[in-house]
Amino acid sequence: MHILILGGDGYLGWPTAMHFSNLGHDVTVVDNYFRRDACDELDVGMLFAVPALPDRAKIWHELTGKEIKVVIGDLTDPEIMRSLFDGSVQYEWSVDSSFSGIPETVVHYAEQPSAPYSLMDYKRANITISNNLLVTNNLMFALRDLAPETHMVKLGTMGEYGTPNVDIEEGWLDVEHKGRKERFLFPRQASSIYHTSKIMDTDLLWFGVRMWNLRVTDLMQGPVYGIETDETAMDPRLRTIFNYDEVFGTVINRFVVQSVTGYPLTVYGKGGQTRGYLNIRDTLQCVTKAVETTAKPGELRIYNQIMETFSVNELADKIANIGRERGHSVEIQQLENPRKEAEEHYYNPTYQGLIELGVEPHYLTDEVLNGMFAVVEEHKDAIRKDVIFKGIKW
Ligand code: USQ
Repeated sequence: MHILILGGDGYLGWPTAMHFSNLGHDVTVVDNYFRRDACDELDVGMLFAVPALPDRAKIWHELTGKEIKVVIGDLTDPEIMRSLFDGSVQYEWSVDSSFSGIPETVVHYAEQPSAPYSLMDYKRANITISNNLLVTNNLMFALRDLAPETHMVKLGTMGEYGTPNVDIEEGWLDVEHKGRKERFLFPRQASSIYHTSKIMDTDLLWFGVRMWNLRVTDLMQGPVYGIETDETAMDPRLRTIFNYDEVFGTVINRFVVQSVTGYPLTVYGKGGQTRGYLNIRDTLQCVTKAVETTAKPGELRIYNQIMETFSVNELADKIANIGRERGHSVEIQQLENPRKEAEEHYYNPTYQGLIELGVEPHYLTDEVLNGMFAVVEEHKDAIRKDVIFKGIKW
């Protein structure tokens, strides 16, 4: 299969690209370095430096003999998006510069992924909305006009649902109203501009599916944790971007780094906020299963992509225990919550669909946490305490 990965330089995009390449697929990655540039601009620090995308692809080729074609371009430009489907694409790096053909699958990660970033100020709120919606809309039109058979796998977020006081279904809700029945998208109520942009993406895709018979799988993913996948572990130069700062770091990754550097764990508010979490290895499994099983023309498949739920307090306790066992002195502090979110709430999402497709979950075990600690400890001296908490307020 030819698989196109939009956002192929990111925390999830690069490991996904190597994973599909390793499975024997033709892979093309596209990125405009938005994430790296934002990290530079905001001076967020990173646990380790990673090579530029063409260099990573070269290293991958040297080690495995496999080719990942690289395109550097901004997909908010519709012509760049369309070039990926009409053969006029310009590769920044490739072994064979001929067009790989219309991709059978597009995995769409090319979005501004951070809730705090989207609420830093009105300019970054605009960047989030315009980037995320324009890329999705450009992709939708490119598929309609140039590749109607291509399956889109889109990364959404569990945060689209918010934290309602009822069970969360997988994407859809059957409603009976005044004696009549209809199936609707499950009600969504996000608590950041970033998460709201994902709701708007889903609405765009649902339109494209209904109007033009597009084939779309929308994966409602929870916060991801982890540093390594089978492919990133092959060579240190293949590691993925790892952030632990307030803007781009997710909570489990942050708490591990904080434990190693002796920074009291930053529990926001009461710490009862509960979310569904998954290991980066399971992101790869879920996306692979979604790609292999495909959506039918005119189908919007929605899966809740999480493996287990935890409150922030449960995470802090778990991580502090492992940290202490490893000889770190770990404190937990409850900070005034910079976010506006429910701190004590009901949370009961369904997440069976991907398991039924054959995903075998990795859970947040002591062994997994010890593995993360071991990698972070190697880079202890590079950790910058000043980026851990700046208090970006909602
Ligand atoms: N939290 C803390 N302390 C911290 C960091 C976070 O208590 O130092 C809390 C947050 O207040 C929140 C929870 O932990 O209640 C999760 O926060 P997070 O920063 O790990 O995740 P979030 O901002 O929700 O966003 C992340 C990814 C985003 C993805 C989303 C999935 O950045 O791309 O879509 O997780 S979900 O949360 O299910 O919407």
